Amino acid sequence: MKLYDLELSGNCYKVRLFLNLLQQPFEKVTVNVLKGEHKSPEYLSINPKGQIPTLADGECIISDSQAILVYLAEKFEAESWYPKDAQTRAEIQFWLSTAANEAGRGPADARLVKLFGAGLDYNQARQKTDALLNLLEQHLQGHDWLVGDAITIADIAVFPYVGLAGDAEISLEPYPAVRAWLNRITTQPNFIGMPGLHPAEQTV
Ligand SMILES: N[C@@H](CCC(=O)N[C@@H](CS)C(=O)NCC(=O)O)C(=O)O
Repeated sequence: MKLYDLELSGNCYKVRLFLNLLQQPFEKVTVNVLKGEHKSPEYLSINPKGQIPTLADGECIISDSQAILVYLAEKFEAESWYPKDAQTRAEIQFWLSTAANEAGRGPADARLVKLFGAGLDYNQARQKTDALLNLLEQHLQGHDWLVGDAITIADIAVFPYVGLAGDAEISLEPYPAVRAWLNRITTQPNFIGMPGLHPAEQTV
């Protein structure tokens, strides 16, 4: 399997993390977004949106980090990560959509502004982040995991940009249940981190 990847991308990290948790080997192909490689004709032929990550598993090409998590869980029959019953799958989908929408337009966009100087509206991203963190805090005060009583791909999907909040100059101090959840994820066997991810320290 080849992962079209960039080390500093939280969406790519999401996939690297899950592949490591599953202990599945893969080859990284770096796509230098800063040099515009994600918009080259070669890359657009495998990902017409011109975004990273993309997973190539033989002839099977999957883009979007949430879609890749679903594919990997199914391919490797990792049922505990993506249980088959209808209600659990729907609850997981709720959080996969939250990762793509609220986490993308909240902490991910805020991080793009602070880390890479992106011309996005930081205050708007900040407001969306606060709403996401309040949603997570309320949910996690009564639960260890986002869905059910064990870690699933829902946790992996939402984790990166919340864990990278420090890069976006957003404190997780008011969110103790969120911090406890982040730390629960970091203690999973075969967990790997990425630059900027320091969930245990995000108390100030
Ligand atoms: N929903 C997509 C979002 C992917 C995404 O926004 N990737 C960023 C890097 S983290 C990217 O490729 N940005 C360049 C662009 O959109 O032009 C996913 O989860 O994979």
